[in-house]
Parts: sequence; structure tokens; C-alpha cells
Amino acid sequence: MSEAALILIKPDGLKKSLTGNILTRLSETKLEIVGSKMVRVPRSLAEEHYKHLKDKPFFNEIVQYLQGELHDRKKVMALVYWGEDAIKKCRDLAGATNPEEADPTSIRGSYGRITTSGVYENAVHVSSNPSEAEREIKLWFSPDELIVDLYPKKEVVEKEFKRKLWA
Ligand code: IDP
Ligand code: MG
Repeated sequence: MSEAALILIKPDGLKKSLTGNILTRLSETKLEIVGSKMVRVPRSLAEEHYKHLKDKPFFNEIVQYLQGELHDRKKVMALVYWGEDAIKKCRDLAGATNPEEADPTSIRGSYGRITTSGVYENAVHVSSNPSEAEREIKLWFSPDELIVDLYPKKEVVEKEFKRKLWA
């Protein structure tokens, strides 16, 4: 069944110039990229993204990690991959959460590390199941930023809506 997965190239992946390597590995899936952008991550977005881990002792560290506070790279690359079994295909290529336990040929096994303070720096995020993918994609992307209709959407007319145009 076709499904979507949110991929984030995390700040360590960007700092280590791994964007090309990671996208090349993900291209092995033959999935379609239906959205992509660079994002500066406010704390509120990082906290919402990792809200299922709110009670973990490492919550604050992974929120800072996703914001780029540990890497002097305050951005992530967000992508939506779409196609047959997208989540499993992308997670298999990403490898296990703990980069020390990940298959050495996987993305996380190749490029991840555990910092001395104990954060699993594992270069990529991949949605873990279809409902998490939907929650995450709606959090990171607006409907107009995706080239396919993944989820039901509505049109609204906003009055006095302020946005930037090229001068
Ligand atoms: P996932 O990214 O493989 O889906 P999650 O359990 O959702 O794994 O954890 C989110 C992120 O939090 C991981 O990718 C990793 O960066 C970090 N993390 C998870 N578990 C630990 C841990 O036990 N110690 C340190 N960091 C962790
Ligand atoms: Mg997860």
C-alpha cells in the first residue's frame, strides 16, 4: 500500500555534509519525493515533534539536538517520501535508533555516533508508523508544500493575512 514518511536530515547530518550521501542511500527505495525544504526549528516545533518522548531523561537534549544547538547548524532538511511501504523501506535503510547497534551498512550505522553526554546522534529521522507519519507531515508541511494530496484539506480565505513577497 502506498504511504508517506517524513524524513529529517538532522543537524549532524547537515554539518557533516551528508545530505548527498543520505539522499543517495534513500534513492535505493525508488520512492518519490513529494515535498522538501530547509527548516529553522523553533523549540516549540522540536518539542511537538518529540512529544512522545516528553518523559524521557534525554528529552531536553534531543530537542536541542533537533534545533541544531549542538552543531552550530540551526536547520534541518525535511522531506516527504511517498510510495509502496515507504516507512519500512526508509526505516530499514536508516537502521536502528542507537547508532552503535545499527547495521554498519545502514545510514545510522555508517554516520551516527553516541556523544559523550549520551545523545544518539543518528543523522536522520524517519516516521515510525502511518499515524505518526501523518501527525509529523502535518506538523512540518502545509498542504500547499506537497505535490500530492496526502490527507483531506480545506480551503480558507484569510483576511489581513500577512506574508512576505519578493520586493
Ligand atoms: P527513532 O528516531 O528511531 O524513531 P525514537 O525512539 O523516536 O527513535 O527517538 C527519537 C530520537 O531520540 C532518536 O532518533 C535519537 O536521536 C534520540 N534517542 C532515542 N533514544 C535515546 C536514548 O536512549 N538515549 C539518547 N538519545 C536517544
Ligand atoms: Mg521515532
